[in-house]
Amino acid sequence: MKIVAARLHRVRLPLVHEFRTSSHGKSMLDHILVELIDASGAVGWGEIASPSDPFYAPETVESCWHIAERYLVPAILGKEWDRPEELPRLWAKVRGNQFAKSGLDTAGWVLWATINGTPLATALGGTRSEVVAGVSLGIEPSIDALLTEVGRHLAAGYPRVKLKIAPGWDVEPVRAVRSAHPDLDLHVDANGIYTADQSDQLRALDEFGLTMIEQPFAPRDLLAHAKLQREIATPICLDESVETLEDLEIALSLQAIRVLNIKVSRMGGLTAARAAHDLAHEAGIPVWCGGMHEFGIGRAANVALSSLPGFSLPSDVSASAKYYAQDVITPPVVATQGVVQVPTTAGLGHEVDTDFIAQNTVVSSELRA
Ligand code: OSB
Ligand code: MG
Repeated sequence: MKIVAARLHRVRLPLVHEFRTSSHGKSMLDHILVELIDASGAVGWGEIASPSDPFYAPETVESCWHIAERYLVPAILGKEWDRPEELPRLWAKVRGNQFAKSGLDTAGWVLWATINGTPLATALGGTRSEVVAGVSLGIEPSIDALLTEVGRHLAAGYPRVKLKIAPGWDVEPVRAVRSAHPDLDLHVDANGIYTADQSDQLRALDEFGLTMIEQPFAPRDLLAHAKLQREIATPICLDESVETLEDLEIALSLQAIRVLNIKVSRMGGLTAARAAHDLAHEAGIPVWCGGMHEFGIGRAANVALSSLPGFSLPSDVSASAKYYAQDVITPPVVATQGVVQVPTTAGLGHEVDTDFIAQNTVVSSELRA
């Protein structure tokens, strides 16, 4: 394979429901869609799902555009390759910038699967024909509003709910949801907002039978996670702390982790996400696939990844419709009673709606070998 041209499209879509985390709120998102074109004319699409602000990870939409256009695309244009795993080696000199790398890595996998007539999930080694989806619910203006949101998604058939928490929005919302739904598979995600001296609030969550507490402390503070895990029975899940395989090895050796959220974006692509899955699976750590409110291209990649055997917990791969009235792929990702079917057609398994993309593009750029 040889990539002879690449296009970047900055695409803006409105969210159907404002999403608020411990750091900020959003009502529309700009993601960068990546189109890699092989010498044969075949096309592979990927998505750079970076938030616009550097609050989840250090990257922004602008930094991703810069890194992709100036370093990553030039590193792969005109180079011969056989397997998608070779692409990250071509840009290995570029440190960090996982979201930017992820969009290109995914496009490489989709291109390879398309040319080889293989579903993306099969290309990755997936074994599941369907994936159980959960929902991630943002911080709501009131407990009543949160209970309404939870009820709406349970009625839609989602079997697991994750709640965003922050100091001042933790024990009470969790108590309210738990008393309304005693048997619900429920977990919380703090996006790293707590400091070690606020551990009392986190220990107070131990009585609610949560499936996990996700990323209570700052990403680099693995010692605080290890200490809290010694003090509570609820498993600690890491998200932001694990950007590389080495991060995962350190977290495992410190016993700072009992569950891993694998995000394609955060790991720098499907190649690294799959390697993280393999390592966690060997270590006996259950994994699930996290999301970044992906448009359909990134969402379809998440579904394919979630078909690997270690993804034994419900993933944040809810239907396109949870976030977008219309998606960039047809058909959109759909969940029936909380279950998403893994596509069995070649490549991404969905058509890319280039007209809809063009209508919603803010800026695009083409680079040639
Ligand atoms: O921590 O999982 C997170 C969205 C933006 C930033 C961080 C996170 C999230 C989500 C979204 O929870 C989950 C999804 O895409 O469905
Ligand atoms: Mg998270």
